[in-house]
Amino acid sequence: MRGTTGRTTGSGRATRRGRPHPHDSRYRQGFVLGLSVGMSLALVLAVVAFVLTRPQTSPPASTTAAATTANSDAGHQQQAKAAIAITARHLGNLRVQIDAQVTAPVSYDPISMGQVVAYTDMVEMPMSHRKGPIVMAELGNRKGTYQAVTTLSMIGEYDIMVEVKQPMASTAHERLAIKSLSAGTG
Ligand SMILES: [Cu+2]
Repeated sequence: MRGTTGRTTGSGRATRRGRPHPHDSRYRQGFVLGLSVGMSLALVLAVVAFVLTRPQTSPPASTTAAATTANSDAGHQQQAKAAIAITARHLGNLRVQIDAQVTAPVSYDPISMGQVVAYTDMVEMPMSHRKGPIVMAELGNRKGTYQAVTTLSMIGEYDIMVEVKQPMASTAHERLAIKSLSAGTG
């Protein structure tokens, strides 16, 4: 609406000269002209931005297509993630023993000599007393089972995350609610 007004007043500038407040109208003309120029500029920018961002939205479709086709051969390696079974036990006085049984995908053979760490974080107070990485050591008598003992900050519900770094990356979570300082609660 304003854009069209700006164009018509711009062409009829000579007739407007005789008006009582030429300065006012000229200011208005300039304002309207500036507004229309700004609006067209914004439109051009929006079109340019749309054209520029468009290639970013289309590649995922082709990538997914490529991934699906490659899934039969190379995809197996990508999906190879260690299976992690976490057991968390409150030993008392906020000391928690974390056990993680790490097994290979498909075969479920225990993964020995792995690099495994644990993180603990209170569910209701995220990041306020997050702990980790806590190195988990493999048990000599139970191959593929890694263990760590840590002391939590306070009574509450915790998220325990176990991360296998080597030989294949994988993560798993387990919840443990500690209701009192005595052992076994949770
Ligand atoms: Cu807390």
